[in-house]
Amino acid sequence: MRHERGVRELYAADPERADALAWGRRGILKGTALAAMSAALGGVAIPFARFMPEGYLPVALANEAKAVFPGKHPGLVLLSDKPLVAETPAHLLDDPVTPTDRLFIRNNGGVPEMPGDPNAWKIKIDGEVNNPLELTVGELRSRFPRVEGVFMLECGGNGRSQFVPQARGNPWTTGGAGCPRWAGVRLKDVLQAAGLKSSAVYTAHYGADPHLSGDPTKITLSRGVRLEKAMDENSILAFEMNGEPLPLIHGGPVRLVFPGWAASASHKWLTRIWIRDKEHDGPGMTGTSYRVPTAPIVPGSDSKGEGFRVLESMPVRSIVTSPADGTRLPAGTREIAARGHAWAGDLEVAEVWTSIDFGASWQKADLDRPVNRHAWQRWRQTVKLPTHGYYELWVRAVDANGVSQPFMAGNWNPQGYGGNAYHRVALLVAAA
Ligand SMILES: Nc1nc2c(c(=O)[nH]1)N[C@H]1C(S)=C(S)[C@@H](COP(=O)(O)O)O[C@H]1N2
Ligand SMILES: [Mo]
Repeated sequence: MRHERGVRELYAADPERADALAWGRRGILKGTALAAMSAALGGVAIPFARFMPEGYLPVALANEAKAVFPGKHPGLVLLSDKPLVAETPAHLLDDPVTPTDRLFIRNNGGVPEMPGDPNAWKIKIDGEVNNPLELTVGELRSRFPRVEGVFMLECGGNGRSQFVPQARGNPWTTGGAGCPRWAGVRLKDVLQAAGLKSSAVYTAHYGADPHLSGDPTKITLSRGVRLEKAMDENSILAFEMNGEPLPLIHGGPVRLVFPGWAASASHKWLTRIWIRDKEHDGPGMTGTSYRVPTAPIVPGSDSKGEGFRVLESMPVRSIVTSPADGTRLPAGTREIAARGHAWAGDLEVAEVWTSIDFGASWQKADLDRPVNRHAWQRWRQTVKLPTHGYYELWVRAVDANGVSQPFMAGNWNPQGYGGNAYHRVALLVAAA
């Protein structure tokens, strides 16, 4: 399946070359086909080209073609094909600002078509407003002040795989999160232009992505936020990511970004915001969907979500981005420079601690302030490794309210939201 997608991608870009590279060749690779393959490999010679079997796709190209989606880093891990869901291994999240090719993907339905002119894409603001609006992306750009920020996007299910017993849904480890630079306009400015009524308390989001059933009357997802979050300076309608027009797979031409909150509210392919006079009850807002217990329930119990609340701000979390999990260090290594990021939803992270002795002792790491509110924070630590052998580097963060990540995912819930257990990476120091 993955190979098929990769080859399709190759064909989309340059059918003749793809043919020459993969399937169309007869006999020994030579002439223009060989030249094309060399060029595709970065302009280098292939010394043993004469031994390459017919129809062979070089591993270097195959790995690239294996990316979960065109333009994505081949290291992203596919969690689901339909809908497309992929997470980013922690060591690929080392950059201070997450590059576009490394941001996780979470779809609940299909992907709509990219319009010919992104600026003509329309969104509607209606409901509890005095002046319902229909605005194009072009009008958003021209009528409202442009804002930018480095903002966390984190799936509500990030960390889900750490729940015991297993929770229902995509088994995210720590990679359902990233921190790109977004640009757009404040949602607050747009809502003020629509004139909020005093009855306005909640938003409801709609997008253009088709339901997986193919039934056009069905809605893939429709979540919302309390008005207070909608009016936050950092809640935006984003049409750019990392200085480029927002890519289709991340919700382009325009999406919502509510940094720090479960990203299911950050609606992609946005077409409508309905302002409501009560908590929204669309698909993804009720029962056990994106909702967590207000009092602990028995792990594994069959709750229908009574007494649950909407998952809003995400809990505190930290990851090790270097060294990578499973790193083998040369004999004689006694010290390494470890680093990563930490974040805590709407809150700032106050402390990050590391341990290499299974939590028996903890060392306080250096921690940067965020570049702006709702950005993750870099931590750094010199870690001493007294001898050769197997180690685990554990990291935990503490938020501004003094709440720490737990050893195990807590507050068990059927769909596994808010699991923020310590991140742990294995290290091996070779014997002399
Ligand atoms: N229209 C629409 N918006 C959506 C979704 C979706 O399925 N459809 N998924 C949500 C969820 S659950 C997450 S975690 C984020 C993921 O954003 P990304 O794919 O850009 O990383 O998008 C949110 N916005
Ligand atoms: Mo999500």
